Amino acid sequence: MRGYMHKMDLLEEARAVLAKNDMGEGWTRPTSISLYPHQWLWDSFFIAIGLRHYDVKRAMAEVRSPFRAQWKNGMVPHIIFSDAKGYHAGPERWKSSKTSLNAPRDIETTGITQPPMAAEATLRIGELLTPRERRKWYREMYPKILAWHEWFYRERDPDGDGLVVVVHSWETGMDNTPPWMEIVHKYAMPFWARLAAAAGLDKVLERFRKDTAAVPADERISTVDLHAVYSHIRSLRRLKYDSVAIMAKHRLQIDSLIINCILMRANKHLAAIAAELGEELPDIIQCAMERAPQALESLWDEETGQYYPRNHVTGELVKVSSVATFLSLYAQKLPKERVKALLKHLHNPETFGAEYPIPSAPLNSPYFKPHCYWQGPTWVNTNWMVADGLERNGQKREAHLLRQKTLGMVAKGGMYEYFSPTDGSPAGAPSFSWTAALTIDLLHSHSL
Ligand code: 2M8
Repeated sequence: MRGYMHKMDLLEEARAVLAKNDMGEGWTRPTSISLYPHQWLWDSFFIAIGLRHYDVKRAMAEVRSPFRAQWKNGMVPHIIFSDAKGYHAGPERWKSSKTSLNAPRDIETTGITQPPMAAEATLRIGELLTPRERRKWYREMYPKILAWHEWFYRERDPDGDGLVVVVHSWETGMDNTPPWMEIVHKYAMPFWARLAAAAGLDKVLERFRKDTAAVPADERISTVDLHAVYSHIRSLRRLKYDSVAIMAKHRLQIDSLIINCILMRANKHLAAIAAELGEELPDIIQCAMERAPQALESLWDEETGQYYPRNHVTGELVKVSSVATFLSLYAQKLPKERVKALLKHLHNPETFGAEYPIPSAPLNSPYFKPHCYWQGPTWVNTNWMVADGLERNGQKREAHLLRQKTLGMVAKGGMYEYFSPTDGSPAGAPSFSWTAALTIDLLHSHSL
């Protein structure tokens, strides 16, 4: 690992990463290696949050660009495919333009979405504009973001309880997060994958993997789990990405903690944008916002003092812990006793109180692996959101400490995708764009 770095060196390094990953068409790829050669949705919004500090026009382009592929029904797809070849779940797996009437015809995308960070990025850019420029910017983005949020509640909130359902683990952005894998193993594992796992045939299936050519296999989802994830894509494709059919037939329907927390916060941002434009939010969003606090409470488990996702099909909370429990702080102002309970977990050295916090899975989880993607490593984007949430919940000092630790970890390890929570060692893709962008953002208000 590297030695001590000065703030200016770190800033320069972060900007160099974003410059290297800039595709020259208003969007930035997640990394310079072959692992993620296309445009990812929430990555672009995090990237814009960093870019805005030194190139506000470029940041605006980054926020705009995912909407060039917005579906007719309002959904914004989680990947927009470039011409690059070799991604393990490329357009040939999704076939969205040929399958769904809502998908754009001239551009290839996946058929699912990702956490809605657009309103956050739009608002943060708006803060840096003159009132006149800001209104113009909001006027441009408001209808697009609104259509996306409306889609969530119209097509993904079957009970109208204010909690939206997610139908693929990739929609959460935390692909192999333990609660999801728990549900997949229990309810959504194809029989042949079960057989392959039981017979130890993983090694044969592994030969068909492309992602492990770029980073070590132990940093990625297991082969059997990945094939299960591919089978969920097939299920959605067969249902033509049609929400009515999906709600009736798809086995994976989860009241996701991650998406719902981010959407709750995004609605508040959208309301601020609407207010500045003198617009009134449509009823569907206003109703969802009114129901949000109670909806989030329904994901609370008193016994363990945490929030969890819920299996929408069985109605059970999935009591498997992950960093997502702290996103509740980002979602809204919580009752004091909830904040207190969450802080207890954050400080517990056996669970989340790691030396390089916050681990994506608790240190004592049976799933925990320090370098395995969303099953243990510390990520800069979740730290960024939790720090923001802590501050809004009156925990200024906690927020400050978390930001300091995050910057220290990046300064020591470099602009990697994620870091071991136990020793800070970097892993995953190098030159990772959202690590760089959010480092820039943190450096604007914090020193090293
Ligand atoms: C990871 O997900 C993609 C699939 O979407 C993959 O593993 O191939 C996740 O970390 C996701 O949150 C992120 O947006 C994406 C690109 O950075 O990589």
